[in-house]
Amino acid sequence: MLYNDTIAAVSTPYGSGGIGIVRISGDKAFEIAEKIFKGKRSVKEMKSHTINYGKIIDDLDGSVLDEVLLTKMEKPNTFTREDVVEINCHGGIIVLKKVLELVTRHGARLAGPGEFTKRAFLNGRIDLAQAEAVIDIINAKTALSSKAALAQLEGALSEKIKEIRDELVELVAHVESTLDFPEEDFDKITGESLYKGMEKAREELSGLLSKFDKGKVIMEGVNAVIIGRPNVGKSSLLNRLTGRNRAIVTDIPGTTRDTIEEYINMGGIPLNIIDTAGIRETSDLVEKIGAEKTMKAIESADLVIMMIDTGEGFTPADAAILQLIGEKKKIIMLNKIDLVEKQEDLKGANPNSRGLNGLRDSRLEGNELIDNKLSELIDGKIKGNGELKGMIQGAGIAVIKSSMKDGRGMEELEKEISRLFMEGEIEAGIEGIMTNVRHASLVEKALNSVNDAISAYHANITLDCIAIDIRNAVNYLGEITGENISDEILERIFSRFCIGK
Ligand SMILES: Nc1nc2c(ncn2[C@@H]2O[C@H](COP(=O)(O)OP(=O)(O)OP(=O)(O)O)[C@@H](O)[C@H]2O)c(=O)[nH]1
Ligand SMILES: [Mg+2]
Repeated sequence: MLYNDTIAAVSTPYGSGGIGIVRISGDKAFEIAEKIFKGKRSVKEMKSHTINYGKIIDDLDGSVLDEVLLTKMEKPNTFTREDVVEINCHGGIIVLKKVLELVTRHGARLAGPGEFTKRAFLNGRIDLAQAEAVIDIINAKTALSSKAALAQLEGALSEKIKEIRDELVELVAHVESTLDFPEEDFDKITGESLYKGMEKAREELSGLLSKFDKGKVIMEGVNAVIIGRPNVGKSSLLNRLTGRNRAIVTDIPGTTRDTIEEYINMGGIPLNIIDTAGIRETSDLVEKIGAEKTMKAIESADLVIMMIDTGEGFTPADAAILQLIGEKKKIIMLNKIDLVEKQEDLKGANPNSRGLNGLRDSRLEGNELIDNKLSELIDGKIKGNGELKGMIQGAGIAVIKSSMKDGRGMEELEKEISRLFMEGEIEAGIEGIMTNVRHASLVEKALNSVNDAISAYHANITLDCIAIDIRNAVNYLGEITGENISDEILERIFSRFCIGK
């Protein structure tokens, strides 16, 4: 592996901005900077970790490329543990390109994706899990995901993994030292401590794995889709969630014809939300294609929010749609409850209204009545609506009364999503939580190996076999922090980075 040359890249995003930074790392960083920078002090005279004003001069024609602030950082107290220079230019693309060209002309090589971070890893400043956290910080969608990634960068997960790994290494050493002696010398006490050690590792590893679901939600978010019959208020919900008029809303059923995707931050959970075309029997080609897209969206969703027009009750068409969701996590929203209340005010003044069956002749007053009637709808006591209760009974599915007109139900929706995906504890235990699929699959492999070792122990299988299983677990855990890892996997991990990081 060649990493003793000097690399350079533009470390800020391409495009115009207030400033843009060209970063140089490696043995020649100061020498290159010396040749292109003219300030009050030369780069050589500058103290480490100070910033100096000056000009970048193209030595070919003596032209001034930019006025800059140059930072000099001597190894080893730098991100890469190499000598680093950062040139803060005025952020135009042309200027940055020219400065970078000049730097490479004087001996630096263009850095590959993530190469600065890779050097930080290879030079032992951070371990692999920490390097991966750098990508996660860059890609973090919410304050919470960035907090989790930062904890990982600071080593919270690595420490935990190292701790478990060290314990397992000790167990292997212990078993292997016993191997040199006859089997009968492996006394009861040694056996018990081996068993206890394996059990402890099993507990710790499954503890880590059990929290991975939450970590994944924090990092990658939840794919949610809103479905229902035409005109029930799906697009109105999308608009409320995004806080703007993202989707067209009209009282014409079939307004939304295509799926509309938006991204929001719902109380710390990144929510990717899709509004869909209303589902109904149709011969219209566009609507048919829309319905197919809706089906696809349901298939790839983690959460389905189904909306029902409360005024119209739970119709056979709703039942058919509910069935489409299958086993997915779901929330049912009984929407347009404001209309039901209005009907109640009118006490049946509008005989043509297709109101909630049985509401109009009720003799009860006020909200309590509406609440009762709505829970009757949920409970299936109202004629023709028994099916809803039957279909969701015992499944613990939340039914939320909502009005997109006044925003009722939005808070409950947020709470229910948090309950479904984070068990309501958004902030708790972020530190040391696993958020990365690669880490989770390695922890799972390590856990399987420990389980194999425990089964082998119970089955009185020879100690050398148990030692092999434990050693496997040790190796899997080592791959997380990068203790034993192939170049190929390293390449794959760092190729996910952007250039300049
Ligand atoms: N009173 C009342 N009207 C609502 C409510 N939610 C939606 N509406 C109205 O119902 C109509 C349909 O709303 P949309 O959000 O377009 O419904 P949709 O489910 O997206 O409809 P399609 O795109 O046709 O499938 C519009 O006139 C909305 O203003 C509600 O809670 N109360
Ligand atoms: Mg719509």
